[in-house]
Amino acid sequence: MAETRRLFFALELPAQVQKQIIQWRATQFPEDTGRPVAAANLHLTLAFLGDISAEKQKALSQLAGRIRQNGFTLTIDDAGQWLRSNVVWIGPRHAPLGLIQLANMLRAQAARSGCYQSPQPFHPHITLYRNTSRAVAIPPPNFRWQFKVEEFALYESVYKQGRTRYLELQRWSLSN
Ligand code: 2AM
Repeated sequence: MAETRRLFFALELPAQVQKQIIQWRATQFPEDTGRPVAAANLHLTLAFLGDISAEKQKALSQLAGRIRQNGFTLTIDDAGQWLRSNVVWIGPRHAPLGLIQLANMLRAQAARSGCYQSPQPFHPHITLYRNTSRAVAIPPPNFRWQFKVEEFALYESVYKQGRTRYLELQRWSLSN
């Protein structure tokens, strides 16, 4: 069988925002909330591709490289829990049009290339905890982290020795 890799397109967070998120999380949730996502793994997924071949990766990378759209400003000012997937997340209360456009384009390209895409609408989020086994009291979102998004990237999810790491494979600029 051909070798596959588990890939997804995502936005990286600025180091300063990443730090602030970690600090906020540490002060707001009890220790038994769930499995905290490592600081370096915090990201906002645009399109999940699943386990795909090198050939499909190449085709999707080429399509991603043809995307022409401007950067946008992202404001993270909301938090919640999904009991369905057992995660606690933060994200934008109002997703900017540029973010929706970029994710929808990547998701459409992935779907056309045969990567299953969830029929659920894109709900931009950054997962903070996984495996939350019960309802968590979500603290009031008393934060507002804002930053300019000028690039997006393709990541590989690697699971090794009980840990998941996300490796950046390729990165593209959004023009302005
Ligand atoms: P999540 O944070 O909501 O779990 C890498 O796994 C990234 O792809 C995660 O951000 C994850 O979102 C996202 N993703 C989307 N669909 C997925 C799926 N079917 N399986 C695993 N990860 C998925």
